[in-house]
Order: sequence, then structure tokens, then C-alpha cells
Amino acid sequence: MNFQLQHLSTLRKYAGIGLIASAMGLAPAHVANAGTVVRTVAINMDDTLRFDPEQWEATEGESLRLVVTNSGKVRHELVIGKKKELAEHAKSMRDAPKGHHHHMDNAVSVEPGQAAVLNWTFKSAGTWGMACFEPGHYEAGMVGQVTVKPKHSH
Ligand SMILES: [Cu+2]
Repeated sequence: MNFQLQHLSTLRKYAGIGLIASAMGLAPAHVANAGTVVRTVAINMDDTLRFDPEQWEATEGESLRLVVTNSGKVRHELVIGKKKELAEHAKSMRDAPKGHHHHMDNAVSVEPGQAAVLNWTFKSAGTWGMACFEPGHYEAGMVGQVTVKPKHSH
């Protein structure tokens, strides 16, 4: 096994742990309490051009605090949107590569070795995506998926 493969399999292992931690993080939402429950989700980005976890789950309307860490040596970003919106954004960036700047509440750009927080609430259930639009990263597969479950009605 060469180093690259070994490194990737280690990352997969961590991704699994991340998913378990993420599922466990759902527990406080079931505690009856006044006030808003905010769930923290840790997401790592690195120069293998992957998000860790690559897939996670959320609930419609849930208040999330995404702690996004860049453990790589180049800048990465996390942009959240519906898959179609992300694909359209990727296309518009290829058409106008100099237009790479976000001033949106669904994106956070993180310098190497830094972490940033994105407060986010999924407004509808369904399949959402994560993407990095640093040049070439989306095309190289720096994308992820968030499955958003409908809010329970009481
Ligand atoms: Cu990236």
C-alpha cells in the first residue's frame, strides 16, 4: 500500500467517526427546553480536496453551527446549496474565472491552518450539497452531501 492510499483510508476512518459523532449530536434536540438548540457540526477540509465528513444529516429548520477547519496548505471554502445551484455556480465560474468572490450567507472561505464558523439553517428537507469553488477543486470532486430530513410535526 503506498502512502497516498494509506492516507486516504485513514481519512475514511475519520469520516466514519465524524458521522457517528454527528448522529450523537442530534440527542440534545430531543431535550425539551425553552430556547434554541444549536448543534455544532465539525467539518474538515484538506488538500486531498475532500470534506470530512463527506456526507452528514440534518433536520429542516435546525440551527447549525458549522465549524469549518482547513488543515491543508491552500485556501478552501465551504459553500452550501442545492446540488443544481452548486452546479450552476461552478459553470458560471468556468465562464468567468475572475469572478470568484462570494458575499453570501451560505459560504465560508478558510485560510490554511485556520477555522471559521458558518451559522446555517436548512430551510427545506431534501438533498443538499457542499462544494469548494477554489479553482479546480469542485471539478476534482471537492463536494459533499447533506441529507436534510423533514421536521417532525407534533
Ligand atoms: Cu478546496
